[in-house]
Amino acid sequence: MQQGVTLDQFLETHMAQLPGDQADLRGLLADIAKACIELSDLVRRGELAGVLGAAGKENVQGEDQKKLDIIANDVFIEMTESTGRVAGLASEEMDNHYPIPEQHQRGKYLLTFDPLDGSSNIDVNGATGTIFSITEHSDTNAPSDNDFLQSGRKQVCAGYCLYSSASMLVITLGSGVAGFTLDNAKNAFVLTHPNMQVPTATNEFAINAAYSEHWQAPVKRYINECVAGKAGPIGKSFNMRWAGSMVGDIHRILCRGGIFMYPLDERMIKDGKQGKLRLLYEANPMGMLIEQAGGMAHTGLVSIMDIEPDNLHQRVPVIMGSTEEVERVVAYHQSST
Ligand code: P6P
Repeated sequence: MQQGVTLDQFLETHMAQLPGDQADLRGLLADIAKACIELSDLVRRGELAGVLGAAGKENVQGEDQKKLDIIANDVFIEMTESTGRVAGLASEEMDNHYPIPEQHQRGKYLLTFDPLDGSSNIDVNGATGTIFSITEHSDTNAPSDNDFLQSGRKQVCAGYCLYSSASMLVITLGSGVAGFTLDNAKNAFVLTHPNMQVPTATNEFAINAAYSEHWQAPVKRYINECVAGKAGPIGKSFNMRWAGSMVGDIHRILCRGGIFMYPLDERMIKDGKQGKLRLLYEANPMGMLIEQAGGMAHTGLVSIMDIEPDNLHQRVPVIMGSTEEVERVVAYHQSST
């Protein structure tokens, strides 16, 4: 589809080709886009909007919440709870799922989201983003937390909005990945990246190297081989990038390739954790986007989207991006078990 069409025009054409009644899903995506436009404006105005700084409390992860984490969560709730399109909401910022208030009609979609990913960047004007995942709730009864525990393969839609030099909405409905840039003059997202593809080869890795002492052998082996450059076993020089926001790193990888790694390490094992990043609202939606763009999304031992979740805030190791490099890291994990 030609560049320049708006998100609404794109969805009208693209979703007409999908089976079944897509009206509610199309409407939900429009609601999400409106929420992202509102957040983009707040992020862009920063201190002038009075939204920077700490909120003075922790989220369910035990992480200090920023004011904008809470504001972003509320924007998504307000934009969706009364539309009759969602059956419930779940987010990084809420211990349990958010039931749709009785006065509103429930819809058939479950929206799971990280309202402001990388929020530690917000006070230093770094890249942040919103990540979202949509699954179905076919039961007419109100959902429980357990109804959100669906594998990544059950997602009907996944996407993110990157708040950076431009604000970009990137989505998949299971047939490719499309990127839209926010045209502030039109106050609308416009199609600018109609068919995003992850190059299968790359020479760029993303990992927080400060934790290298805690990495397990397969990760140490891989990163050592990358930094060994042309003289090393991989035989090429590598560059490193780490945005401190998964949305920023994954967007770069969708644009020019790369491998993103937040692996399991000895620290986490000692703390009884299975990783840092969350399965339902970070790894699964990003995994769907990366796979739909021709890349690979893995934990080192299993494909991320095959995991059957056991709790809303489950953490998993994440290795995703250009297939050639992800396959190499997976091979190192499997040869070390
Ligand atoms: P670290 C942000 O808090 C996040 O969940 C991801 O967006 C990001 O990739 C990662 O954590 C950054 O983690 O340990 O480098 O601060």
